[in-house]
Amino acid sequence: MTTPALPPNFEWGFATASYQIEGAVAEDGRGKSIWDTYCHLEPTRTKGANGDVACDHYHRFEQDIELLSKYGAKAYRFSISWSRIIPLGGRNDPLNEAGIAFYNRLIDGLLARGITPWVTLYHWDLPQGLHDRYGGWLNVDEIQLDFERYARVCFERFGDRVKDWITLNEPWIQSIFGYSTGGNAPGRSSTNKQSTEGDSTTEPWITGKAQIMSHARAVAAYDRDFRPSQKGKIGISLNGDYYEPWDANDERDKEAAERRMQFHIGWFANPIFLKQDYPECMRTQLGSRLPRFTESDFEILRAAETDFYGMNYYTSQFARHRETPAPDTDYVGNVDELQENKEGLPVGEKSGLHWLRSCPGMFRKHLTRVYRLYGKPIYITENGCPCPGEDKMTREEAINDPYRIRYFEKHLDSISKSINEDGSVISGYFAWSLLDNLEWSDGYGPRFGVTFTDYDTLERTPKKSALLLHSMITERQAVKAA
Ligand code: GCO
Repeated sequence: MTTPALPPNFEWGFATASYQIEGAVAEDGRGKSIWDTYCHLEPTRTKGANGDVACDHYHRFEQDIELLSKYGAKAYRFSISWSRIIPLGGRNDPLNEAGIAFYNRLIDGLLARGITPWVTLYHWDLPQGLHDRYGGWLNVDEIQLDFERYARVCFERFGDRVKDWITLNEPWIQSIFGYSTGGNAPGRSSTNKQSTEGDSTTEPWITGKAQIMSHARAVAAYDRDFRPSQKGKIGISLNGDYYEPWDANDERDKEAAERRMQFHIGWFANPIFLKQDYPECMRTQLGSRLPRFTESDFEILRAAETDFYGMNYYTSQFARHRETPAPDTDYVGNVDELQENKEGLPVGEKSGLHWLRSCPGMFRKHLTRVYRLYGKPIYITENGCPCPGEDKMTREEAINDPYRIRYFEKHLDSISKSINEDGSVISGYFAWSLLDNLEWSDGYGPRFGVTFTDYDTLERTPKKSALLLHSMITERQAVKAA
């Protein structure tokens, strides 16, 4: 028996998110989200960009399904805009049938092409109505009930055909960028000079708990009322870099690297997958700023069986111990983060974005660590990069993307090694992203797509990597593990 480098039923495809591609923000009854407000209130915060038009996917989704089909994708991960389905967001607010119909057309179009829809319920575009009504994610008790109702509507309306669900995308980013640095919507921060409201010492931790409980309620609802007939699976997508100790011989740096990952991942994964309190190092450092889980919270957490770990992985860093937390960034733990190359120890090759170095070797360690800690099948729900200099390239230059091809190949090889040599269960891979799109507060500069988007004409042109991912995967399914 030979073991293939990637398993025969390996799921794979491309990923996107609603606000980054859809446009049509005021069409067919869609309500505003916190991202609409954020982009328009202070355009300088997003380099003048907004999602009003984005890739105009709302009107061009059929063309985008054609692209997926041409690329041979087995699956497509997209997110639903909550405020298209329930414009005001709340559990007693009316549904918007036109919004539901849009996602039905998309789902049916994918299935007609043999492409499996993977649906993210929440990729950062909270209905503005909920933020205005009670503070959105800041109100733990209210939002979990509203999120559960929204999730139920999606299961009821789409669950006959959608079998793969992701509740939340990167709750860490929502909490830290939204409520600590203020670099993402709703932009609350007491450390960012551009912000006039917010408390970075408490709000990230409150909104973290709100997201954990919302996830758990949606999963518990699925388990009880939908799973028996719909027979799907449900997970969550967590971000988190891998951290190496700056000095591999220094115990304090080793602990710092571990602590950094606990602050990034354990924050959510401990309650969700282990059904435990937050990591101890977080309690020690944050004390009462970190909300408690009550016994009734734990009942909900225990009732929610999350099927898989969605991993969004882009890069890795070094961690160096600090005696005291850095003033404005105590959310990282007592750690200095270093991405610069240490002499003789390169963290990785530079990409087209300052925070993203290609670190495929550390990806293998990351996968193996996460699988060992949480014991659930892993799906890579995002992985990708902008190529060096790509933001300045013409279409003709950008569609030739050897850097991205190499990035995909090396990361697929790390997956293969983690499966075959370390015993991890890794069941799928989604490249970020199907299209160049709105990179949040970085605007339309960074191009993560395997498809070039011309933002004047909205014309799409496949890059070389788009057409090669299929063969990269099938070749690995055909060869013996190295
Ligand atoms: C993310 C986001 C994406 C980004 C991507 C590149 O989940 O972080 O899902 O929306 O575009 O990560 O920064």
